[in-house]
Amino acid sequence: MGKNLTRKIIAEHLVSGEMKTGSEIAIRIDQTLTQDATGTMAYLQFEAMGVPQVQTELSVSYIDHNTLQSGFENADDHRFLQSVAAKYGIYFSRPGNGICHQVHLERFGVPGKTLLGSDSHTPTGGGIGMLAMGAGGLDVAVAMGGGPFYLTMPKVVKVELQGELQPWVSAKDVILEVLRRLSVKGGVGKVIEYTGPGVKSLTVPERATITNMGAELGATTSVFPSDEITRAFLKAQDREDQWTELLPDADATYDEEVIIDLDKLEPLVAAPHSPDAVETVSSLGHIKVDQVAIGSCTNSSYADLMQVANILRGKKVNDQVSLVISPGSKQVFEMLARNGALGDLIAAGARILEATCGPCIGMGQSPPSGAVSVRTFNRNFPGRSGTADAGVYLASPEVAAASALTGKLADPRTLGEYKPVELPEKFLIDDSMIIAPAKDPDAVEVVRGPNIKPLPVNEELPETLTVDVLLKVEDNITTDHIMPAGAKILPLRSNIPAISEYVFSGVDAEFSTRAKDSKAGIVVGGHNYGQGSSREHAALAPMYLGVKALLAKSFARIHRANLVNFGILPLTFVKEEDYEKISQGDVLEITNLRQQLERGDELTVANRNSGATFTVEHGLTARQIAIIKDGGLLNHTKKQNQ
Ligand code: MIC
Ligand code: SF4
Repeated sequence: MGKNLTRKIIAEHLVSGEMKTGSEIAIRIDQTLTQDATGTMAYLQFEAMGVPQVQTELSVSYIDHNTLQSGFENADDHRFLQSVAAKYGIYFSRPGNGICHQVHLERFGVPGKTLLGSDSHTPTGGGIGMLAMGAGGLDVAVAMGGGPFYLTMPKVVKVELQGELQPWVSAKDVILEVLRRLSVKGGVGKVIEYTGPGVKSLTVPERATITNMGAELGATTSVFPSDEITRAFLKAQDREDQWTELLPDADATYDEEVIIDLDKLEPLVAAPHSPDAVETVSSLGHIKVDQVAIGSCTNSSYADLMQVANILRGKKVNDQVSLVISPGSKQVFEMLARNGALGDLIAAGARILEATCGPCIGMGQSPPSGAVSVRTFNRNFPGRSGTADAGVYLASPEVAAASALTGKLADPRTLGEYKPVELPEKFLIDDSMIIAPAKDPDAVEVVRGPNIKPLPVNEELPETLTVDVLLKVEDNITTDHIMPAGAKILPLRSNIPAISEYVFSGVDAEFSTRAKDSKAGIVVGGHNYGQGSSREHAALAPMYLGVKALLAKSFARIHRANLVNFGILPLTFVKEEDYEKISQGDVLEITNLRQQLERGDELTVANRNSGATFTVEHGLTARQIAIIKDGGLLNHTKKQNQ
């Protein structure tokens, strides 16, 4: 039986387990990446493991999220990260060099390798044929220490691309179409593998737009083959020697199949407030637009921004629209500056930002109250822009640029003749913003400013768990609900006591006080709890506040793994209707917990307020049970090493 690409890469890296869908496997990690917002924790955890140098082939630490320096906090974090990188054998990408996923694709990604990143959009690397996955910082720290990464053997979904994209229709529309069909839960436990004749019409950055936003499906990752197009991209990056061909077998089998006819796609948007609320631009009519933001790890490649410059050249941005542009990397930025496109963007009235995440993570450029913002980004969860009542539409750079000109949500097909962007044979290569690790690591002293606070640790799991229901929430709660980001909160990422004050702050302002007042708490959720980012702060900060367990109808993959890593028990209802038997303020109790966990999958929960009992499932492997019992992975690893 022929193998698909996903199974080939996994087989090459398999350390333990059986490649049977749904069972736990462990794979070797070749490369890791971190960004500053998750990196400080990841490196504090790495330090706590006591490994002298990273054991991976390549590890890179990027600064791209928290680059606003309106106080000492972010700058302190940057300095800490730079010194840690120098000491432990990690490359350091300086602030200004670009967004981690974009830079990694340009300068480091290698087909066929595994990449683990402490950011949920790490699957961007799938565009160059990597098996690239997002995880919590602790999992990345373990991988840097040479440990394998544990995951559930995924199903592999074949997405067959037929035909070719029509003028003004772009890679963003492909992934929006996949989201429309599969939804934000549709990728859970799956790898999305792209095949078919349409693949060869997509460049590596276009493929990367698709694999990047595959994160919004909840997928383990997404992957494209490595072919002649990949080779040409690597050649233009002066890295042709790192190319290998990587294709699925001709008779490869898959668990599911989706067919997309590129010829038939038209410009799409994801309407507020979910990446799967997808509609055609033409069906939405002319919605008034107040802000347009172009950039992010989804759509800020050279071709993306050149197309925007071509659309805006010689024209002016509508006087009711604020247009902000953040290039994906220094490479892209400098190329636009040198070829004149930057001048065209400035002349049209665009506000040019640094090459960072910026508005995508609410670091500046929040839209006005009640505004409509059209963004080329990947997430439009409520409040993520920094403005609670803004409505964010996710769209391609073409739709965004057309809307900036007209002041209304606009179909780029009305712009007239379409000219594809010509890619240069060689990109501008200058790695001077990437600092290699120190030659003499012993001489490097790690710099810890006052914003770097020690890691909190959990306690061992008790025999009887008595917990207050601190909060009951609905389906699709995102990590942005649990642990918001934005300019005020992000600088506290290396300071858990301070950041924990903001847990669920947008949902229930009393949450952190209530949690601290209770000895032990539980949060009750609906389906897909914890969707969105990899931020382990959404587990670590609740843990710090005394949350011992989470009971939901279902979980998002990375968040569930983060809960386990910090010793929070993730439970699901056996009968979904039992969700109704719980109210906020109830007290739930599980007796003989440690024993019950060993005995099987089901646990009995008593509601002390109503007297009702019901069963829940944990679905944990023996390895995960041991971690939970010890109060998290760090405690567990320390105990094992004793
Ligand atoms: C995001 O897009 O939400 C982030 C910020 O990049 C996160 C990581 C984080 O919270 O630091 C992600 O996607 O994992
Ligand atoms: Fe940065 Fe936004 Fe990409 Fe997250 S999704 S890595 S915040 S650009």
